[in-house]
Amino acid sequence: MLDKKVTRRDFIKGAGAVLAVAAAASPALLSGCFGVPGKTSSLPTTITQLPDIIYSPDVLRANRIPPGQTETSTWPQLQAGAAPSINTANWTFTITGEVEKPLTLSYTDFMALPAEKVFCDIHCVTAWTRLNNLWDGFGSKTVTGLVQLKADAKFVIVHAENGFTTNLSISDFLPPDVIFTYQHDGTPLGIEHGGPMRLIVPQKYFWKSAKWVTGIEFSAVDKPGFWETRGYNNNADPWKAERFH
Ligand SMILES: Nc1nc2c(c(=O)[nH]1)N[C@H]1C(S)=C(S)[C@@H](COP(=O)(O)O)O[C@H]1N2
Ligand SMILES: [Mo]
Repeated sequence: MLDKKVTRRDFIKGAGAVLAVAAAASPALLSGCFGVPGKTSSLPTTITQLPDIIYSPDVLRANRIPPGQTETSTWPQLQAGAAPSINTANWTFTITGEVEKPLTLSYTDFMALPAEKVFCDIHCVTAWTRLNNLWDGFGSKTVTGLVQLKADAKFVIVHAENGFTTNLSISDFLPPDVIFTYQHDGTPLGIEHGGPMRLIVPQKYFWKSAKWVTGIEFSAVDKPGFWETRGYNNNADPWKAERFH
């Protein structure tokens, strides 16, 4: 809930164009669960939880800015190389590895899964933090539930366009706030931010949130991914500042 001294009009004035548009598209958010955009200060950021939204546990912290991070109200674009071009008509998502039966989904198949909303903050290792993001998509548990895991499936290797991968333990992949998303703050996710489908792993630095996902591989062994083999920390907990090896 907003601080009582911050009126709805002050909020919209201060929010900047992007967040103002987002708020207009998400009346539920405006009424309940924004903090105060653009402030890193000690202003209260108490969250009122709405029943149809999954709140990442870190948004309930009194201080939502991890050590060494600075809040931004913009959304920088980062990736290795250029953004791909993707046509949803021939988009596929494969589930492979330690599963009883590998599965390939079309974009239509994927979009027909039961949808969820996640509200979270994102923390890039380059030190920016963006609070108050609402994602629409499909929970990691929902997607995992489409296959039967073998007993030795202990890690998830997330595959993306151009050979990009990132790795997570199963227990870091399955929390309810991990979501494959196609929409941010009520607006379809642009290709620059990983559309038509990307992963969001709120409790890790943002490099684990693969853009342009093409599939997941369940593995018995860990397989450090693109950034993890280029100096970034395998565990990537922003609250422990696990930035580098
Ligand atoms: N496919 C792919 N996903 C990726 C990356 C990448 O290089 N390729 N970079 C990661 C890093 S380091 C960051 S900080 C975020 C940036 O996402 P954004 O451009 O939407 O802010 O994407 C992550 N996901
Ligand atoms: Mo990053």
